[in-house]
Amino acid sequence: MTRMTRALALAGAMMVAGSAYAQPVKLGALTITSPWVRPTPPGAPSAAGYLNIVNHGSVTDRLVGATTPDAASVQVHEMSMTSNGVMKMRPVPGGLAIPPGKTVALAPGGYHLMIIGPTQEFKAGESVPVTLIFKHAGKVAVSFPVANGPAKPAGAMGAMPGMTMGAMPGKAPAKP
Ligand SMILES: [Cu+2]
Repeated sequence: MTRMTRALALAGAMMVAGSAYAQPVKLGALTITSPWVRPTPPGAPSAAGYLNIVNHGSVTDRLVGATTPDAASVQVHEMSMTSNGVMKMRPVPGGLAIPPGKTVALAPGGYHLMIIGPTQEFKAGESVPVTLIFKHAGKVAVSFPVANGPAKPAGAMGAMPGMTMGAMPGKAPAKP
């Protein structure tokens, strides 16, 4: 899995971090935190990806799509309850709005990235390279760790604007 190796090498060169600890990714007025993808069984037709998106700007942006070399396609989905009480999911029309000053969570039971046609099993401890596409902010590459839940947040520091790599803690704080 050459791509993952390269992503890990790049991550290693940029920071000393635990593998389960995802750094916030900044793109213009947006900050992306806690990306993760659920592990898949062999031959799974799809996988789900989750993340949080913070908009520090003054205008609404939109997550309009995503791509990954590890799957056929990626869609931004929402869950909704039908009139007969069945949960269904469907692409978010026009993309997912990220209002100014707000954090939008893609999380189990709600919005998610639908990763369709994975080219391989997604195994815990690996990561999936995803390029997120925003209407205004443009594109950004984010490495999604494969795990059964989001990595531990970096605490308040993780959301600080203008924070540099050098200021990052080497490891997520230990849980008391
Ligand atoms: Cu879906």
